[in-house]
Amino acid sequence: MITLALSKGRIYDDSLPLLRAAGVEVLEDPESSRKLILATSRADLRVVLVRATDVPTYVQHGGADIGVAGLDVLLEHDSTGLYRPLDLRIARCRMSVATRDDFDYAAAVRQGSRIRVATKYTHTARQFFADKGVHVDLIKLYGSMELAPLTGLADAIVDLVSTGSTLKANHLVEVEKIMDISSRLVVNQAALKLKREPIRALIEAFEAAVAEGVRR
Ligand code: PRT
Ligand code: MG
Repeated sequence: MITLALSKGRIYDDSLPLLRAAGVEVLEDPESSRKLILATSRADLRVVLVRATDVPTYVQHGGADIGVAGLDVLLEHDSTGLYRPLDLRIARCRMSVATRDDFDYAAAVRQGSRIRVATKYTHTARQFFADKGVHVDLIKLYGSMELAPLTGLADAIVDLVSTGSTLKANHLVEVEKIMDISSRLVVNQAALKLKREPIRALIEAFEAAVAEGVRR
């Protein structure tokens, strides 16, 4: 049996067409059933639904053999025991710095001021600002980063942006892109040895689907 870890929402939705192209149908709809383990059209393959940030943990510790996780999540997570063979090019967005529209980020950077930055992505943010030589005080948050500059908790946030409408609705502006983000296939290194053939075949099928440009 091969266990594939996915998170509900955009990663699940964007993974379905890739699975379909690889000849796999998921037999239950996670929105209508409350099941966390979903059977597929292949008797030897099942899907487990976990929180997006828990996907690397499941795969790392063998709770799943393979999984799909955002680069944002992977960069914050220890990669021991994880093999990352493929960019699936799904759930795409960018990680950016945003501030209130009345905050002069360029001037703060130029003057070498300490900038208070709220984010869920402390590891990536620390690295990014260190590379730029910008002094920051990082404030770890677990959600609703957009609120931080509006309440005076922080001068800036590091968050994911796709359409930009969340920032706009909160009078925030994107002042610098850190990196492009997409979801990656992650594989448990031990499983890759023990179940080499079926996992190899699955990776290759995904690879072919990505190369063909299969999207939702
Ligand atoms: O929601 P939950 O707390 O359960 O977990 P999660 O937020 O980690 O999961 P989910 O499903 O929301 O995101 C899973 C993955 O999708 C992330 O790890 C990213 O790799 C990817 N992804 C792609 C995004 C976005 N686009 C995205 N726009 N994840 C989050 N967002 C959020 C962003 O944080 C911001 O709040 O959407 C908002 C901005 O969107 P726009 O369109 O208004 O710019
Ligand atoms: Mg979310």
